[in-house]
Order: sequence, then structure tokens, then C-alpha cells
Amino acid sequence: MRGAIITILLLLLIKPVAAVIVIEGGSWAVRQSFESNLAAKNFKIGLEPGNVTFMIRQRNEVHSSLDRIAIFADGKIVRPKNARQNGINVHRKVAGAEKDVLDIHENPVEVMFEVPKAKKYVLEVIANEYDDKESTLRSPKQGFATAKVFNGTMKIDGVLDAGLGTYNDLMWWILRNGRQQAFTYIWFKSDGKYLYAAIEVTGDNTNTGNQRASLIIQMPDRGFEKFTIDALNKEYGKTGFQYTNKAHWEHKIFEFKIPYDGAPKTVKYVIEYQFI
Ligand SMILES: [Ca+2]
Repeated sequence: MRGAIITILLLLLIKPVAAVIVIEGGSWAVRQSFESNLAAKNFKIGLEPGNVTFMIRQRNEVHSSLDRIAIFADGKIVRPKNARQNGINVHRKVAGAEKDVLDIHENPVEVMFEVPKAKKYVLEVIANEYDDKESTLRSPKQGFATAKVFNGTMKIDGVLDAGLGTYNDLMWWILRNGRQQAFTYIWFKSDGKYLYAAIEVTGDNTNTGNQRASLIIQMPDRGFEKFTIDALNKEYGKTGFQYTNKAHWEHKIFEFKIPYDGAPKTVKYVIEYQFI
């Protein structure tokens, strides 16, 4: 038995100011609105005890992703019982504020609570808003990094291979456009014909499909060359999105396979990251 359906629209009116509009089912009356470029927002809400389902989606061009939605009943937190998006269980992403976020851009999520009896209810929404119009990010910012290259191959499927071993390098890399501050890891391998690289961008916890990673590397006798992969450009590798032991939120992965004569022990490189 489903209770009231309440829709929250994260409606971005004029960039960068955004608004959350709470709309209640039935007559669809707007209950409350506020700016959503805040990390968290709490507001009083009238509820009846029992099962209540919220439908939440975000509109307009700028993306914002949902990290947690919760109800506080007389100050006591009530977490969702379940959450589904496109028929998929996404409870893990919206039940806790741990940076494992759900993209709700024009893609509604239904979140169900079992609401206990209380005198006062507060609805809390924690979301991040992203500005993907930022120019290309480069790491290292100046010059080139040098990494060890190990013998072997990688399976290029957008999923980090098991047993990659110690990462060759890491960078505290800040994606300034609303995403979090976190490490980026990179591994290199070579089998004499190809140079393989896996890049784990733990700071990018979104999977909007518009990420582009380029690897600029020093090629034998040819100077520096740039190899790019994104959702559509797969000639030199594939992108992915997964949980790993490096971060407990899902994040972006890039795996490269670049034709390369010889088996280098080290390689000079730069990573360029872009939202297209
Ligand atoms: Ca792989």
C-alpha cells in the first residue's frame, strides 16, 4: 500500500542559483522551494505515518546528483526502506551521505520510507551540483610525470583488472567543478606491442557519460602524442564506473591500449580531463 507520492523537482532556474521545489501528489501543489546549490537542505514537511514514497528528479542543464535523502521524525533519522530508478535498486546510493551519488537529471528516483508517528517531520536532501562547463583539467599541472611500466597486459573493458598491483603514481587531484577532492591513481603495463594504462579517478563520482580523458605520452622516436577516450571514442580504450577498494563510492575508470613499439621501463605522461 503506497502512501502519498511527493515529487521534488530540483529545478535550476538561473545558473548558478538553483531551486528545489516540493510538489505534493494529487493536486500537485508546490509546498516549498529553495536553492539547491547547497550541500544539504532540511525543511519541515507534513506527513502521515505509514509508507510514503517520494519521487525526485532534477531538471535543467546543470547536473546535480543525490547523495542522501532522509526523514527526521522528532529528530530521529528515518532512512529509506528502498529506492528504485529505472527498475534498478539504488538504495545504496541514496541511503547514506558517503559521496556515492545518484544521477537524477531527468531521471526520477522513487524512494520509499516507512514513516513512524511523530509530532514533527523534517525532510533532508543532500545533493551536489556540478558545473561541467569547466575547461580541461591537466595533471600534473606543469611538466610531465614519470611512471614505472610493468610487464603484462590489461583487459580493456572499463573494469579495473584484478591484481593490478601497486599503483605507479597517485595525485591528489581536485576536480573543482563541484566534485570532490580525492586521489587519482594510474598504472602502466607493456607487452612489447602495446602500452596499457588504467586511470582511476576517485574524485569523479558521477557517470554522466560526458567525461573525456586524454593521455599524453612520450612515444619512441616520435615525441609526445595524445590519445583520447570517452563514451564515443573507443579506439584507444574504454571508460567505466565502479566501486573499488580505493573509494567506497562508484567512480570513473579509464583503460587505455596504445600501440607502442618496445617495452619501456618508464613512461612520461600527462593526463587531461574534460567534461564535454
Ligand atoms: Ca579491465
